[in-house]
Amino acid sequence: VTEEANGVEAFKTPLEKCPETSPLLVGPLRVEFSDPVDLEEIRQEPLLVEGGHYKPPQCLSVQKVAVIIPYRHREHHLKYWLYYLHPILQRQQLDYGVYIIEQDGEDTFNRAKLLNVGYAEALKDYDYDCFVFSDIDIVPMDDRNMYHCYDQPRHLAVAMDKFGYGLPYNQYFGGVSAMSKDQYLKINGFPNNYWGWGGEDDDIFNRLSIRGMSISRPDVMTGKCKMIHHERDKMNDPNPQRFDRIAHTRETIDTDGINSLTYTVVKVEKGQLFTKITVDIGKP
Ligand code: UD2
Ligand code: MN
Repeated sequence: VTEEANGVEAFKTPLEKCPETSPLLVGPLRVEFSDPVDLEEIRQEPLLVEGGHYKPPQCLSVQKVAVIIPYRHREHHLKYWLYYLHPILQRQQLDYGVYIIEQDGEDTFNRAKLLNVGYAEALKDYDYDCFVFSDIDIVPMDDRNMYHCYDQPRHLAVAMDKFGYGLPYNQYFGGVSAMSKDQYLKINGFPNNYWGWGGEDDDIFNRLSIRGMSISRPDVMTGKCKMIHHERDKMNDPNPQRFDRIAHTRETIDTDGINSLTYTVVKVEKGQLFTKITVDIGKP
């Protein structure tokens, strides 16, 4: 056989499944938000294509991961997130796409509803079976903290710098989490009526436990994360109704969620590094 023929043969051979542990992982990472970052470095990756989509060239990823980020007026944070996360997700050998879900207008922010929109919109794009829901301002400090799904819903931001590298409380489910499509649908997605800051993550935790699921977590060394310091945003004041709402998840889970989600897409922009979907989600 000539070399050329071999080349053709190699091209035809289907890729093997990616290994359980990616050989490209390096472990602990240096994450610094005081250093300026240059996204040109990130754009050099030829396999990162339109809409922030990437597939590993070495193997076939078992899961297809949509990374969903709720967003408004955080350009500076977005830049750091893209700079740090793209290389990590690529070393994790994930078949992934990045979705920035931007709330249109200046009414009260609604994180959980934006996450529901991200789930629905990403599925129109590609056959995703795993969803990672992440704040824009959180970066993992170890690439062994896998941004994919597990047998149980996964909480990834388990050791945040702002909480002294631990959990603030046992039921804490904020920051970054991952759910398979099945896990997400089992809880009817997320609540749509938490306007303003707080409580929505606890409601999601309640939903998971009501449906008999448990939380999977990395150990605290692997799970270290940094959050970019910031002030509370305008139009995202603490929601005074949050305590009352999280006391009633059992009554709202079946009627408030992905099955009751309404919104209007205002704009879709596909860049090399992410898909940005601007959406009108109404107001309280
Ligand atoms: C905590 C949780 C977060 C969520 C929130 C309560 C951590 C690490 N994170 O975050 O998961 O439960 O409390 O709602 O504890 N955002 C914008 N623009 C805005 C407002 C919010 O883009 O104007 C997005 C952005 O992705 C941000 C996220 O919403 O990271 C959470 O908002 P935050 O960062 O202000 O709240 P924080 O840090 O207290
Ligand atoms: Mn934050």
